[in-house]
This record gives sequence, structure tokens and C-alpha cells, in this order.
Amino acid sequence: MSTLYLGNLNYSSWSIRAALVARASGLDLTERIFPLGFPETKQALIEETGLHTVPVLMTEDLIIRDSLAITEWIAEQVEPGKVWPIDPTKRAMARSVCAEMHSGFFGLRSLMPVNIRASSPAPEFTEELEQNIARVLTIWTDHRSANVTQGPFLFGDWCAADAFYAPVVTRFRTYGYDLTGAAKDYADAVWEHPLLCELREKAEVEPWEIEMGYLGPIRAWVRD
Ligand SMILES: N[C@@H](CCC(=O)N[C@@H](CS)C(=O)NCC(=O)O)C(=O)O
Repeated sequence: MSTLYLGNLNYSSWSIRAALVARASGLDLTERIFPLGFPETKQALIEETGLHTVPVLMTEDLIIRDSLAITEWIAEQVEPGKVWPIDPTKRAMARSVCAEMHSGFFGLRSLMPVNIRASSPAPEFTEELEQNIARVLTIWTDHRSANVTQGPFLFGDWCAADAFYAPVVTRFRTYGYDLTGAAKDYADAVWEHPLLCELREKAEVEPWEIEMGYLGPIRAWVRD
């Protein structure tokens, strides 16, 4: 049995992505949550996986780190179409937008940290953040218009690309960023996807809190 090590789902965007991909795939994986910001969970993670970051997938003989590598491993274990689109052109573009998220959007990631259950004031809209948001909206509207007849998600049916952009959907809600048109329809479809609904419910009741807006080491505590 393989085990997926995740951070707390309310805060850990990379864990959310891996969890959504894993759950959509139907693969039988055990999930274990290691809440971010606690020295003891960090130590336990290092002892078990050799590193302090999540997500990590432990199989019988492999330790697979990183959301994208985990996504590809899962895709190879299940039937085609469960993780990436069957169509090769769509598949290439889905991989492209996942890789783009994975290697960029630093303004979005640092100024709009994921906190699913919170409602927070809008951040300062720096030039980098504005550019990141504009790029997200272009990705969403371009792929939605190309696949509009085939389903509500970026490439029609739900795939890993939607899992990779799900934490952006939750960020826009947390920070009250208003969407319109195709971007709004897409964000609403992701927000209401059963897998994200289930994940949001879990995130709501997680007992751990992390101080937001503090640019030092993470400060975390268990809520009363
Ligand atoms: N590129 C990695 C990023 C992993 C990552 O930075 N995870 C964060 C949580 S979202 C983490 O583990 N932070 C805790 C730490 O750095 O100690 C991936 O895609 O999985």
C-alpha cells in the first residue's frame, strides 16, 4: 500500500493538488496529514521521508517528492484519462499549464497564500501579482473557449490541470477577487466539484491555524 504524505489541506497548496489528483484517480492510497509549522510534525516528516516538504508519495520501494512527479506517477498507475486528457493535444496543453503553475506565479503564491476557510482583505496589488492574475485569467479563458462544448473544466472533463489551478480558485475567494464571464464560470465549477467540496469540508474543521501575512518562519498553533 502506498501512502501520500500531505500538509494541512486548509493551507498547503501543493498538498491540495496532489490530494485532488490522487482522489480523482481512484487509486487506493493511504493519506497522512502533517500540519505545517509545527516542529514535531516537521521532525516526523524528516524522519519518515528524509525531507521537510509535502506532498511526498511513499510506495513500497520509492519516495516520490513533488506534486508534479506524484501526479505523473499516479497517471501511470491508472487507466488513461483519469489524470490527463486522452487527446494528445489537450494532454500536452494540460501538462503545459500545470508546469507553468509549478514553476512560476511567485507573486500570487507569496501575496495570496492559500487559506481556504478564511476571508481576508485584498493584498497589495504589485505589478508581479497583477501580471500573475492576468496570466491565470488568460489560461482559464483560452482553454475554456477551446473546450466549451466538452464540459465545464479547462480541457472539458476534470483533469490534473484543474487540480493544479484549484488553489488559485480558493485564493480568489479568500481575498475577495471578483471574477467575471468564463473565468467566473470556470472558478465556480471547480469550487463546486465534489472533490473540492469534500476537501473544503475537511479544511474547515482542521484544528490547526497558521499566522498569515507574517514573512518569517511559519507560526502555527492548535485552535481552541
Ligand atoms: N515543488 C514542491 C513544493 C513543495 C512545498 O514547498 N510544500 C510546502 C507546503 S505547500 C512545504 O512543505 N512547506 C514546509 C517546509 O518548507 O518546511 C511540490 O510541487 O510539491
